[in-house]
Amino acid sequence: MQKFDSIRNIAIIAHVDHGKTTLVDGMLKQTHTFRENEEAFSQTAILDSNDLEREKGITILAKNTSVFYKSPTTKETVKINIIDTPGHADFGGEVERVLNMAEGAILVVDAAEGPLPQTSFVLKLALLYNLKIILVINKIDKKLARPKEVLQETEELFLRLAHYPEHLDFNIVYAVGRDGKAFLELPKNYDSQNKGDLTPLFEEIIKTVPAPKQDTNKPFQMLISTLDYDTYLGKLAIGKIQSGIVHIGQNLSIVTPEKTIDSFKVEKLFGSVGLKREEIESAQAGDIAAIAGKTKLAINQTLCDPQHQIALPAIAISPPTLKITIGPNTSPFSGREGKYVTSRQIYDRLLKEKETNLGLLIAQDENSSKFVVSGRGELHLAVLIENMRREGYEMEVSKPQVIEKNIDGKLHEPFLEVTAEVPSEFIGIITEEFGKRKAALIDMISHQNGLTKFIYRISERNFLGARSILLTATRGTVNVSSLFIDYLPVGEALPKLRNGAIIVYDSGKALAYGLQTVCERGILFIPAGTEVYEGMVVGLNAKEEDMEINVCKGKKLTNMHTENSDEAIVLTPPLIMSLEQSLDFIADDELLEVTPKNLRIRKKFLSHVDRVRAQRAKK
Ligand SMILES: Nc1nc2c(ncn2[C@@H]2O[C@H](COP(=O)(O)OP(=O)(O)OP(=O)(O)O)[C@@H](O)[C@H]2O)c(=O)[nH]1
Ligand SMILES: [Mg+2]
Repeated sequence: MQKFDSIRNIAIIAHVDHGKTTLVDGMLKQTHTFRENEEAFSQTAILDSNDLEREKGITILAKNTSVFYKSPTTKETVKINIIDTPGHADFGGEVERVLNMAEGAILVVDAAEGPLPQTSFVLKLALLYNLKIILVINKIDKKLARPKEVLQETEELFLRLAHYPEHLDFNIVYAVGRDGKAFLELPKNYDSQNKGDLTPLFEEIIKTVPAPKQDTNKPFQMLISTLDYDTYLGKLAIGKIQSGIVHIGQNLSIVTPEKTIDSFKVEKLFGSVGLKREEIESAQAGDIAAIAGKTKLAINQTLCDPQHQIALPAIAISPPTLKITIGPNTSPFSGREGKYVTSRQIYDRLLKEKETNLGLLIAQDENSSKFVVSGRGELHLAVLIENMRREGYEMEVSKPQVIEKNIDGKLHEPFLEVTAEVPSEFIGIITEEFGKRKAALIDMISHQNGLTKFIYRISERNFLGARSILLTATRGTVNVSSLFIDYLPVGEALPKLRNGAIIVYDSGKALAYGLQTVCERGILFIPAGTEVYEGMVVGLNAKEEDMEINVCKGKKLTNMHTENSDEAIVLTPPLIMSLEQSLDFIADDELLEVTPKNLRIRKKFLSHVDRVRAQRAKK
C-alpha cells in the first residue's frame, strides 16, 4: 500500500439518487485508483457492485473505499477513507451503522430537487456525531437546476437541525459529479466543456475535515462496524481503529459492554483501495482496517488489547416499523423450484442476514413454523426476499403490516412525512390520492422550475402501496419520498382500496379459453400455459368481491382440437407484477409464494370450503 502523511475519514450522505456513488466514481478516477485498462475505469457507480444494486440503480449497502490524494498546495499525500452510504430511507440503518467511522461528511444535494426527507435524516445524524460537513450542491448541469434556491433551502434545513453554532459553519462546493468536476463559485453557464476536476472538493476535505485522533500509544481498541466474508479467511471485521496499533500475529480480545466473548490471533490485515482489499502489515489509530482471524466476530463488538478490555458503546439503530411473516412454502407446488425449502434453512438464512443488516429484527412466530421479519419499509424487506430467492430459497410471505405500539395504554402507529414533487399538470392526482388516504397537508411549494412540492403527514399504514399507484398515475414523473417522524395515536383507517381477487377453482395448466373470462371480468396476471392450483389468484376482479373460476378447461364441443383452438384465442397481455408490487397487492387473507423461478399470489386457505369456514369464524 502507498505511503501517506495523514488520514481523513469521510462519509458521503444524501437523499436517494442525489449522486453520491457517482461522485465517488469521480474521486476514484481522479486519484488513479484504477489503471485505465481496468474494467472498473469505464464503469459508472463503481461501488454499487452487487447485482441488485446494479439492477435497481441504487445503493443498498454502505461501503468503504479509500483513495490517495496528493495535494498540490500542501504537497502532502493524504489517505482519504470514503464511506459511501445509501440514500433510500429504507436503508437508513446502513447510514446509522457506518457514520461512527467518519470525522466529516459530504452532504450532497441535487441542484434541481433540493433537500428532501432523507437529506434531513442523514444531516441530523451527521450533526449528532458532530461531523464536519461540506455541502455539495450537485448536478448543476441539470436543465431544471435551481442552485441558488436549493442553497437557501439547505441553509434553512441546517438552521432547523443545528445544535451548536459550529454546525452552521460549513463550506459549499458546486459540482457535476458525473463529469468529475467541482467549483467553489457557481459557474455562470455550465456545460460539459467547462474546465475542471474535483480538486476543489479534495482541497476542502483536507482543509476542513479534521484528521482522526491518532492516539497510537494507548492500547488497541476498535468497534466492529461492518462484517465482510472471505472465502478462505471467513469473517472480516471492519471498523475505525479508535486507539493504538494492530499488526499481524497480535492477540486481541472480543468484548461487549456485558462480557468478554473470546480472544484470537490476527491472521491477516487489510485496507481497501478501490474495489480491492490490499494486505497490510499493521494499521494504526484513525485508520479504517479489516481484521481476519475468527469466526465469532459480530458488528457492535469491540476488539481490544487483552490487557485492557474496555468495550466501546454500541451503534444505535432506529427500530423497524414494518413487519411480514416468512415461512416455508405450503402451496401444492412446494419444493418444486427451490433448493432450500425447510423452516430451519429459512431461519438460518435470516439469522445470517441479521448479522450484517442491523435494521432488521427476526422473531420466531409462536404458533407456527414461520418467522416475523421486521424492517424499515417495503423495499428493505423486498430486497431481503429477492436476495433469498436468487440464492435458491423457496418461501411464502404475508402482507406487510405496520408495527403498532402501546404507549400509555393507547395504541400508536408509525407516521411518515411524505414529499411528492410533480409537474403542475398532475397536481390534481396528488391531492386526490393523498386525500383518499387521509393524509394531512403540511406544506405546498411551487418552485421556479415549474415543479410543485407537496408535504404530507400520513400514517405508514395508509401510505402502503401509494408509491406505485402515484408513479403510474403521473406517468413516472412524480418524485415521492418519505421519512418516519414518530409514533402517533392510531389514526383513521382506510376503507378497502383494492377490488376482489379472481381465484382458480381447478388445478392444472391454465388455458386461454378459461383465461378469457378473467380478461372480461378484470385484469389478468398470468399468461396461458401457466401451471395453476386451486386457490391461486390469477387476476383482479373489477368488482369488490372475490370470484372463483375454472381456467384449465378447454372449449367443450371441439374437444379433439382443444389445444389448437386454444392457441387461436388472443388474450390481453397479462399484468406481471414485480416482487414489491405483489407485496403491495396482497390482502390479509392472501400470501405471496416466492420461489427462485416464480411469484404466485394465493389465498391463505386454498379450498373454497376452508375459505367459507374462515369467513364464518371471523363473523
Ligand atoms: N445530470 C446529472 N446527473 C447525475 C450527476 N451525478 C449523478 N447523476 C445521475 O444521477 C443518478 C443517481 O446517481 P447515483 O450516484 O447512483 O446516486 P446515489 O446518491 O449514489 O443514489 P443512492 O445511493 O441510491 O442513494 C444516476 O442516474 C446518475 O447518472 C450529475 O452530476 N449530473
Ligand atoms: Mg449510491
